[in-house]
Amino acid sequence: MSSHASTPSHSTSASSALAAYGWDEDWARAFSPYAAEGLLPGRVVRVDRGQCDVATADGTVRADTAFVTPHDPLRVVCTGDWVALEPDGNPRYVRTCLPRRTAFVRSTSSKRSEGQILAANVDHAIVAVSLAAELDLARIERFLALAWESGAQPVVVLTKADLVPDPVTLAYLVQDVETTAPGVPVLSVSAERGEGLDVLSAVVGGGTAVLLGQSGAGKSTLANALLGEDVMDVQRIRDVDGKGRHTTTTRNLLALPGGGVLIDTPGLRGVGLWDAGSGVGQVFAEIEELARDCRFHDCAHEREPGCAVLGAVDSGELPVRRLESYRKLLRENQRIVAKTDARLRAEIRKEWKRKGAMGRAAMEAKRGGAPR
Ligand SMILES: Nc1nc2c(ncn2[C@@H]2O[C@H](COP(=O)(O)OP(=O)(O)OP(=O)(O)O)[C@@H](O)[C@H]2O)c(=O)[nH]1
Ligand SMILES: [Mg+2]
Ligand SMILES: [Zn+2]
Repeated sequence: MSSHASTPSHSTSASSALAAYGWDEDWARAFSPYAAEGLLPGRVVRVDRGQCDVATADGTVRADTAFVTPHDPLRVVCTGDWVALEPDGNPRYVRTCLPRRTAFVRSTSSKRSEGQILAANVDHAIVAVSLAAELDLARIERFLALAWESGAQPVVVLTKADLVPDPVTLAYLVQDVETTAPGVPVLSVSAERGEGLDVLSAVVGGGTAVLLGQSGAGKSTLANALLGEDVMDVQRIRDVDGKGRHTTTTRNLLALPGGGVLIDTPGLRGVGLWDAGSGVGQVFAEIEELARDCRFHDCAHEREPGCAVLGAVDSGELPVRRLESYRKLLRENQRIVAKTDARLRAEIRKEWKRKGAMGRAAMEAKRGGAPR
């Protein structure tokens, strides 16, 4: 055996173990300056209490890896990130995070209204909605606005289809969601019966998918079904659907045996929009389409003459619920954007003041300290 064959090159071993996590030529290119510095590539599979677990090229997951928490919450390391690790740091730590292709961001419920990043580098954002409870179309629209905004392709998965035994009813429910979600595939699945999983598995097979939705929607059950083993905890018995305690508490990235990567997330009671103007537009694509025929190009579709949107409501083509939901999300988004702008402006002012003070101090030091 030649010595060449017995020592696999570093890049070959890196691609083999990390390929299962979505490593490709573009990531390799983005990483190359760090490779030149001797850093190791890895993908963050979990973040918990300021530390992260990172899957690396040698096939191991490096637990409890430290990272620096930057001032900007959107730059903090998150599940799905590709990172450059110090090869032998003690404690081991993340040197840097590669630029993200996509990011799912919501606004935190805090008064400061900051963005919180839920998952990075995701190709499909799967909104899991339980059929055990009445469908809340407005909530689905809200999730979809953020999903579109993230840059990922949204997919709605209606779970627990076994609880809707009548196929006609099930078809109607799927249709209701489809008309609410233009451009979004809508699937119904039953993890219990193993139905619809092949379609879902084909969707998640290409790239990275994140499972989003309320607690109890059945996200972890789906993750286990796609994995073919019980990796994620699932509460067997629940009294009221959707109101149960949160079973999953961290965001976990899992490499699927048939290819593809899945991120399971803790249930979200609701998601606040975060600078999601174009996402809202995509959720309500048919309204924006209609609006092109309004007489006034800045028509607010309130009571303007020649409003094509109101015309569609009158003719029954557009459900009034849809228009109201559109207005509500637009208003909410404008509020968030205005608030953020105000906060940013305040921060910039503070920074100027600080710099001004520093400049003055430096000038004084120079004047006072300079020999005459
Ligand atoms: N009937 C039925 N029940 C299901 C199905 N999938 C999940 N469940 C049940 O729904 C409950 C919640 O499932 P989980 O997978 O833990 O839900 P989750 O979305 O991960 O919840 P969190 O981790 O709290 O966000 C469990 O009791 C599951 O057994 C299904 O296809 N049919
Ligand atoms: Mg869960
Ligand atoms: Zn109009």
